[in-house]
Amino acid sequence: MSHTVGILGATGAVGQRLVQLLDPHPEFDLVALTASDDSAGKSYREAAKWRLDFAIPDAVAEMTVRRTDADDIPDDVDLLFSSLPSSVGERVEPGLCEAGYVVSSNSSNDRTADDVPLVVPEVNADHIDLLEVQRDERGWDGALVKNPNCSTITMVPTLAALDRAFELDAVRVSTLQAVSGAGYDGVSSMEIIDNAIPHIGGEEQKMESEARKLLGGFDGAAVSWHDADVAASCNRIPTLDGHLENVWADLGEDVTTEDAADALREFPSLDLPSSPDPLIHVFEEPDRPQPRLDRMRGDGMAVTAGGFRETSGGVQYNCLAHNTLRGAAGASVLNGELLADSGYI
Ligand code: 2RA
Repeated sequence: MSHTVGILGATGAVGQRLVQLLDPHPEFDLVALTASDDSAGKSYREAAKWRLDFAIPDAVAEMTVRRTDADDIPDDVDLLFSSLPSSVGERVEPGLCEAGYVVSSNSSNDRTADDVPLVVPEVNADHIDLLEVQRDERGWDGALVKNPNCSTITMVPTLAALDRAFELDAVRVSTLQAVSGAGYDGVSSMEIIDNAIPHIGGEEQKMESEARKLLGGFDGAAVSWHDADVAASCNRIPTLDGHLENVWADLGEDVTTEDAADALREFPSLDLPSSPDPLIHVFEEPDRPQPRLDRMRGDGMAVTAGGFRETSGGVQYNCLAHNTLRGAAGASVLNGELLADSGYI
């Protein structure tokens, strides 16, 4: 069955990736695009300042951009994908949900709210039923589901695999993040060539809290956050796409590199159109994964890992995912597929 969908914030870096993933899509029919008021009324071709290295799909290029406002979005849209800046998302998304729209959002507002499901389907698909609580408590006809930050998504499937096979006590992670995570300015300028920036505002806190919510249990009424101690240090480096992360996982027991790698390799994918099989690709070569070589594995939706080393009571390894595909637009689309599969749209 096909569902009509729209994109909120369609002209930005993640909005453009959403266009890429939704035209075409086997379950979704893209019918509406919104952006800021100064883009409204223009054709998408004119408004988008398209940055991807292929042409805008013809049908999308000629669509008229709408205002991000319930009055301007067709009533019969089944699902809205949101890539709004968080300051706009926190203002606009609840009103759209109240007006009856179901929103799958990449924006960082409300990710840790008690009644908002934060979901990576292969890791915690059951959390989607938090929407029942949300509807009871907020009285919305619509619904709001979130995907986490790109740097969180990159490591969380690997941590879930280790937690299921062993038991996750603590995580230390250091990131090497691509400039596309900073949006257009980062991609267009590459101003940090010959440099690295050891600060990405708010990123460490997002990784620490979102990972614990994603890895937590759900009893039908509330999510109990995982009690693992998670600490992150985030760095911007001059790669275009793909966040690489160095992870130290404390498992409370000595684990061989082979057993840890097998746990990741065997972590299951899902039968949803955008979930790759395998979900996690494990390299034998110690110098992989690398952003330029490995970010497009599984059409940009796989997580890759390698460089396993035994540590006292755990394991150290590196992992990588495409930050604007698996880490943002693809994550929202996958949540949309889960909403459809679960009967929420
Ligand atoms: C970054 N995580 O890479 C951000 C994008 N959401 O800066």
